[in-house]
Amino acid sequence: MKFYLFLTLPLTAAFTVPTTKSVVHTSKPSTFALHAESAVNGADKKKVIVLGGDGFCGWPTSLYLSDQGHDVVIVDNLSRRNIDTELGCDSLTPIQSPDVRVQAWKEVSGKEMKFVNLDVYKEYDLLVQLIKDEQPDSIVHFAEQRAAPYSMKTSKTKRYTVDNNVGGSNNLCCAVIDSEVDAHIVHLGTMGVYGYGTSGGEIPEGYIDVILPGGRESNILHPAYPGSVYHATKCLDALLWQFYQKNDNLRITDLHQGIVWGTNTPQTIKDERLINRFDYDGDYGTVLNRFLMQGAMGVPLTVYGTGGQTRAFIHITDTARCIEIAINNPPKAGERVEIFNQVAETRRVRDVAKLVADQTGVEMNLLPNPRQEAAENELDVSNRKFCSLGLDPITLDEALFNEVTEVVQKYKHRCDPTKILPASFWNKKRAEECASLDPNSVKINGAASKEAVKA
Ligand code: NAD
Ligand code: USQ
Repeated sequence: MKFYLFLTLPLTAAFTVPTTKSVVHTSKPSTFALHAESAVNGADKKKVIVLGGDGFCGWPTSLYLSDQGHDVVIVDNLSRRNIDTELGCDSLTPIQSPDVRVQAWKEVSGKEMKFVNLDVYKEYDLLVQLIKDEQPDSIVHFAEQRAAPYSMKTSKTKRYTVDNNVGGSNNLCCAVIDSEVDAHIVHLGTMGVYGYGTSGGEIPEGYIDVILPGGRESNILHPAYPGSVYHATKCLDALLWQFYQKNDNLRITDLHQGIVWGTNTPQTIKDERLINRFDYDGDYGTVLNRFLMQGAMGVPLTVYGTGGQTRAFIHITDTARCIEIAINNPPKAGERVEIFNQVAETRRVRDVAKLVADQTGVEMNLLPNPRQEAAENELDVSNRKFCSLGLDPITLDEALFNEVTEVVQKYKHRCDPTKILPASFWNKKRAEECASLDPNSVKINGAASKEAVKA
């Protein structure tokens, strides 16, 4: 029998709660403003299990929730770190082991966090026992394989992504039922479930009004239109949430998040050992962070196709804030799955590239697209629910770009330039179109010409 690994530190101390200055649309934050914001106490304090709490979103969210005064238990099987090893890549930033991370947080904040090494998909009995032992108010579910390119790499990674993600979500619902703990599940979904504007007009938050044959009016889950195996797992998750809510009265919130950018938060900057991961490689690096990294290193920006793809974005600091808002606003038992669009704004990829190019002087390089996706799309997304609950979203901003650039400059010696070009292709045709891309042609600080990485 296997027991889950436990790492726990004593609880101490009063709260000092730094937080960000955030803005909507027009104003510009110059940097993180470390001013106090009311922390939770008494009845507002929640016990929260964060599944996937060692990851890019999960770690800063765990720190934020702990900083706000919630009692946080981190669960992770460290599969993301293992995939780095498999891909021969690493976070640009030197992330510490989970035990060093929680110890550092204890030293910095005086707050206890527990780390449990557990596989949500493979260790069902331990998951049930953990929920029984901890009696959480909320369980935040980040623990999935989240890279679309990795999910499209091989049959093995496609199957792993479906098994791990859908199996993990199903396990979580079963475990909440079996443990008889009325925990609110908060799941990280994706904007990609909607298909980036395919229903025309503004994308509503989860449910869409439709007129069925015969003129019958209805309000249904927005049609799913995934663009990768990874995105398909989030659509399948959404059906599981719908079923278990209806069948077992589970209280569930699904957060359809856009592309997260940035790396630091007011909590991770408190100590070098708390640093967040920064993915820059062709599989796990997301578009804006990749462009900021490439700009800082003098590498031509890897724009796929025409760069006409429009996507939604959110800063990592707002990811953490949205999770707390969701935790504080659970649906009531019997209410349908609550769905929020967790986005700050939408931008076209080539416009994002131009912002970075203008700031850094690095050129844009239009590469053949490794993905099967619309070359150009419009995207209009509602984020009214979070805004009405107090989110004042951080938008793309040059001052915050500078913060990422500083992180990149500091750790650029850790970058392997051969990992920058795309390394996963959606189908045979896309792979053939990208065949001339040479990973070894990319050199840091502009040593490789734009032509060298061109098809
Ligand atoms: P990440 O890969 O950095 O973190 C996920 C964490 O979950 C990793 O630490 C991994 O080890 C862990 N994990 C995976 N499978 C597990 C399992 N079976 N058991 C236990 N732990 C497991 O990814 P991220 O960027 O932090 O994303 C977190 C969540 O947010 C994902 O579900 C993702 O789909 C969603 N999301 C991310 C973004 C983004 O831009 N990063 C945008 C929208 C939605
Ligand atoms: N792109 C480029 N150049 C690059 C990388 C990407 O032009 O170097 C383009 C892609 O072709 C795509 C867009 O930028 O059109 C976004 O790509 P991405 O890798 O930043 O984002 P994506 O694959 O959609 O996935 C990321 C996260 C995922 C999350 C999703 C939110 O990895 O976990 O669910 O963003 S969303 O995109 O809103 O569905």
